[in-house]
Amino acid sequence: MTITPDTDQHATVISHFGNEILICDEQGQRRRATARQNLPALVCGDKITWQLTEFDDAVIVGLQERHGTLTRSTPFKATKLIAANVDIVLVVCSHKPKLNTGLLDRYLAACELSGIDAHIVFNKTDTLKETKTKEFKQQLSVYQAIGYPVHYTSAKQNEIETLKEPLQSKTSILVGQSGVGKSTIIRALVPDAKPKVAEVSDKTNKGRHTTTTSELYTLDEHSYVIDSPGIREFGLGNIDPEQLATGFREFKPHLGQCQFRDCTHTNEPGCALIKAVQTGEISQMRFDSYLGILASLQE
Ligand SMILES: Nc1nc2c(ncn2[C@@H]2O[C@H](COP(=O)(O)OP(=O)(O)O)[C@@H](O)[C@H]2O)c(=O)[nH]1
Ligand SMILES: [Mg+2]
Ligand SMILES: [Zn+2]
Repeated sequence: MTITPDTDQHATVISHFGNEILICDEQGQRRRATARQNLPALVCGDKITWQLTEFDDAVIVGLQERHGTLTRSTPFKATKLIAANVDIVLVVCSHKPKLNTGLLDRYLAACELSGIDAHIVFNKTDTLKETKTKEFKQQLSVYQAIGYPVHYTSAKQNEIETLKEPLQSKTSILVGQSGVGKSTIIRALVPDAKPKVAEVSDKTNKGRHTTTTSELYTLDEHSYVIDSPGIREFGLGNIDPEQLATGFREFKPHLGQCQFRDCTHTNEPGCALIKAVQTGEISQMRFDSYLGILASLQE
């Protein structure tokens, strides 16, 4: 295979599934591409350079430096890259499936530790009674108080206006439990996005709308939004237990104030974090999440 030199073009990776890489070139055209063997595994959001072969095949030849890398751990504690060049993570939750603040805190800690902005989206407000909405607002006010913007949306009724401004000129990714409405929000944001229908399963013979791999959608020339598959557990096994507390942004002013330098903030005397929970400066719910994640890292 010969490649004509000096014809590098730029593109963004839309998705990578198996051997198939989809890219979006500078003209906004989608193309299938293969990657040179020497490149690391490419992920959604990667900025790459590519060339056309004499057979008109697109070959990815270079990977630009990544920023904003969102990762999770596999059950074997290896780091798995979910997406690259992410500016904002939208953690989507709802009352159906049930709001899981433990999972929300895992996502927020991962963002905090990788220096990526995070927003919380509470979706499906159309199916909530006013009194219930109040309860959730009360619960999520804990996050607002520590600086996480919280958006209330109904993707089904196209009530997603509040997301448009933060997504402007950014690359964002929607994460969260399966079924909270991530793909529906994407369809409301990008009306011409094609819904992803999974292969018809042999057993049930039914096609299902599912997202099996992260995929990037174009909002405008400078704004991209990534849909991600729901994962039951968002593993943080790749992070150092000693770093975990810094993944909770409201803990930071108290760190370094404990009696013991190597305080794990679990049951040590003179722990500044435990004291801050007692005085109400740190929410018990967030502190319990910290303890839960810490215990899972020490398993
Ligand atoms: N009532 C209501 N249903 C919604 C809303 N958003 C999504 N859904 C429904 O929730 C289900 C899961 O949505 P989907 O977008 O596939 O969730 P994902 O797994 O997070 O991508 C689908 O049946 C959607 O129609 C919403 O705002 N209101
Ligand atoms: Mg989906
Ligand atoms: Zn402590």
